[in-house]
Amino acid sequence: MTRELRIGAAQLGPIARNDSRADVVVRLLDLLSQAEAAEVELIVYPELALTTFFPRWHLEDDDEILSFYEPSMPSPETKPLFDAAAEAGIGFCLGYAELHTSPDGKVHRYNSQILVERDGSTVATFRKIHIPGHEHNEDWREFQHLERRYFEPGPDGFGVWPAFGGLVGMMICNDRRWPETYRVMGLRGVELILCGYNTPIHYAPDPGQDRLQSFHNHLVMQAGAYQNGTWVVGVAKGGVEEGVHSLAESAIIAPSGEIVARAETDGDELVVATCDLDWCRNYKETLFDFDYYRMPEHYGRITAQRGAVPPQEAP
Ligand code: ING
Repeated sequence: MTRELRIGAAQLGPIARNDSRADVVVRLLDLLSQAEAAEVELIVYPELALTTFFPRWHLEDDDEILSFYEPSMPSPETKPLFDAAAEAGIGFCLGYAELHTSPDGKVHRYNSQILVERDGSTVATFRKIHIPGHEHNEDWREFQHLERRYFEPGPDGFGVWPAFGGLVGMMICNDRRWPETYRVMGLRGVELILCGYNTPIHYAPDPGQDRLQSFHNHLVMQAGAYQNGTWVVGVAKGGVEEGVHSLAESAIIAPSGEIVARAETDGDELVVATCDLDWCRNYKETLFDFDYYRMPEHYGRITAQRGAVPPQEAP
């Protein structure tokens, strides 16, 4: 009996700055009902799926900044989603800005994803590790990318959890561009990685990359899937959001690295595939049999260093 899991990548189009959470939850519920009709068992929503991508602005007013975070999850506005999903027996992954008070009373701001099983139980909350962009307003830019002002890196690293009949991990947006993200989860045997993203097409530090955003998006997820023998589900908030063109191109990627399903629009769209989790073994037990082939004795630099250190002698 194969371990098949029917997955829906629930891509969102733009969310306006003044869209309420209730407005957004209506769209999430509509995608959930499409998922139910398609016999989907796990629906994956994008990064920061409840609000507009607010790091594009240098906000000054603390109350306005705080208005973009969720002090609890579920919250009154998202409870209808939790209830409808449990009622339908569909699990989900939802990206949101998290306000978290740790046991020592310190308030933390994370870019988070919650994973909920088909019975409504919470599997885990992942907090984004690689925080891109910059910390202070840079007025030379058409728009900001101030994630490093609004979020701190997650404290828990990359987890892998038994769920949906397999081993499931999570990453958020910029995490997908770093090979370490996949390999750390690969070393825990991950079979399915869920990833929401909000990716502006224009990359101010090097506009030459703009034309390559779609290629880079799929390149990194396809490589990560193949090199670790895992499924990867990448889900966009795309379209022109508050004047910023954002990449769509949501995709479901097999352990072979092949894209088996992809979005055709840059709006709200459910992309569905039946994912055979046993396909992972075709790679984990052959080409990428880590225990047989990896050479960690030669990989020391990867954890010993943060930045590159060139050799001292002349080139
Ligand atoms: N967004 C972007 C991402 O990594 C970015 C940041 C945009 C990086 C464009 C490179 C080019 O996809 C988030 N939210 O991490």
